[in-house]
Amino acid sequence: MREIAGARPFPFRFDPAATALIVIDMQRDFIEEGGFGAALGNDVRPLRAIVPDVARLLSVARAAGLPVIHTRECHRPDLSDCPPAKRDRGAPALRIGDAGPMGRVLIAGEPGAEILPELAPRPGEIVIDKPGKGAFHATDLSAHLARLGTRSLILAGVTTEVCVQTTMREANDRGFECLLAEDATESYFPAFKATTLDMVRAQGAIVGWTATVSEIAQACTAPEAAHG
Ligand code: TIU
Repeated sequence: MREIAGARPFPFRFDPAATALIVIDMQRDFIEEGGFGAALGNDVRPLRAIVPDVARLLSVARAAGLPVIHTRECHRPDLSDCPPAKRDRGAPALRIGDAGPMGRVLIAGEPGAEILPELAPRPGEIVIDKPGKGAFHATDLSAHLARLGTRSLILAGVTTEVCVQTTMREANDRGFECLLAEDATESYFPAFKATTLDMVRAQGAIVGWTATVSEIAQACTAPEAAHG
C-alpha cells in the first residue's frame, strides 16, 4: 500500500496495483478558443494553464504502471446520443453539433473533440467517449475498471465542478476510493473549483480526497512500505 499522508481531509491509502488515473475531457473544445467552452461564454485561459500539471500527472502514472483512462465528452454525428434537453439549453454562441472553427462542436471525430496533443493518449490507454457529464453514464467504463481490478481512482481534468465532480460522485457511489488531483483540475469559475474541493472532502471525505500532483508523485515513487 501507498499513503499520501498530506491528502485532505485525511491520509489517502491506495494499492498501485488496484489504482487507475482518469483524465477527464482535456479536449480542444473546452480549452481552446472557438470551442464549446468559449461558446458558452467562458474564458478558457485558466484551463489551458493546468496542461503542464496534467502532463506531469500522466508521466507519474505511466512511470508507476497505473492504467490511464482518458475521457472525451462528445456525441455521435447524428446526435442520437444527445438529449434535446442538453443541446437546446441556454443561448450559447454555438450549440452541440453546430459547425465551428474546430469542426462540429462536441462531435466525435471532429478536431475540437480531440484531446490536446500534449496530453494525447498513448497506445494501449483507454479512451472513453461519453455523451454525459459523468464518465459512467452510457459508457463501458465500469467494465474496463472491473477488468483492471481497479478499486481506487485518481481523477484530473476539466471542469472541476461539472464533468470531474459528476464522474467522482458516480465513482464514489460505485464503491471506488477517489482522489482528485487539486492542481490538475480547473474550472472556468475559480470559486466553483475551490468549493468543489471543499465539498468532496467535507463530512469525512463524503465524496473522496484531494492532493496535489507533487504529493501523488511522491507517493507513487516512494519505496513500498515494508509492512505492505
Ligand atoms: N461547461 C463546463 O464547465 N463543462 C462541461 O460542459 N463539460 C465538462 O466539464 N467536461
